[in-house]
Amino acid sequence: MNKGVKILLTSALGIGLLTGCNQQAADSKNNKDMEQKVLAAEKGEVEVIKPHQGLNQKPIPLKMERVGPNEVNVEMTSQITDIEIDKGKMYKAWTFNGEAPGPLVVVNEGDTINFTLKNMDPAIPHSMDFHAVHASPSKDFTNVEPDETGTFSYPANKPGVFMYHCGTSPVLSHIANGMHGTIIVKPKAGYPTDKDIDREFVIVQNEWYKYNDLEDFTNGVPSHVVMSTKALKEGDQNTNGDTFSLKDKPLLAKVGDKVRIYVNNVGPNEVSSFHVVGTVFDDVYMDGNPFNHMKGLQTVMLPASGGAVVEFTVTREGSYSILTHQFNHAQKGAVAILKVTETGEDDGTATMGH
Ligand SMILES: [Cu+2]
Repeated sequence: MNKGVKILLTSALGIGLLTGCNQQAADSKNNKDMEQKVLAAEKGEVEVIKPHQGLNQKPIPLKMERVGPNEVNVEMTSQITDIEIDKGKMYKAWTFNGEAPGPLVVVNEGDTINFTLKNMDPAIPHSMDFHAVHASPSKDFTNVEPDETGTFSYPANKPGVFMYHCGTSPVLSHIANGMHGTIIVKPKAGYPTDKDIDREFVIVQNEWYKYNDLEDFTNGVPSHVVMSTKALKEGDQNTNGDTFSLKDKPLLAKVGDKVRIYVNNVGPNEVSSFHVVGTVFDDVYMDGNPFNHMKGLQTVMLPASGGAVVEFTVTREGSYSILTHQFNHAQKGAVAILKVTETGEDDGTATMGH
């Protein structure tokens, strides 16, 4: 197949020579384009679809407004934004709000969510499927066409840590290209361990594959498996799913802290064996529901889309790796560092991870 493309390139060059001087500039550009395509084809890369070429929409902050004791308005965008998934490797992601995973949404148990999706993608419809709500999929999770806006309303009656994602067909392409994220529904009565918690973070795990390649999404293995953190409050770190951010700038805690992590595996395809090196989980709430309370776990199994609240104590100074214990995935990037110091501030010492 590569040979075929090369022959095509050679004949394009030939035609260029025959059509005269004023054609030469255009031909040379065409040849360059062709050469790029050959390189891309040889590397097995799939092209960016035409309306997305050169498009890099600036991230737009999530809009959220409480309009009643049990009612919130949430407005999100679907948009095309470049994400650096590995150092120097950009991915023209299909995103919510220009982040992949998308921005963290936090509501209270019993809230009705009035959700608006502004589709800024000029070419492809998108949609929203919140795992946290009761809705009619065929009415409430429907497509919003390019440059249009859709509004939907549904209740979030179960507490927990849930995935959200675009549900437009082929769903796998939309999720694997970056349209996933986490919604936390805070339990009405809280968690029984709330008073013990000193710090809390959000960690999301996702995979990346060959660019927009449904064949690779379906039958391949991920090129990168990554962790990100999402801000729970202003000033918190907020990162995309990449191999480096949470190693270069670790999460921080203080010796003796009880740390809570809201964790969610948004896949699309792999499970996560969520583990923190150097500690044992004191308390775990599977899917983030206070009723699913477990104690003393070493590793928490998160199916694709699955969430949990995990709590643990850090008793000694050092760098704790937060990872999936499926080490082929950790090797591909899915490690974040929690740095524990006497003061809870970064002391500037080098971190040691897996
Ligand atoms: Cu989509």
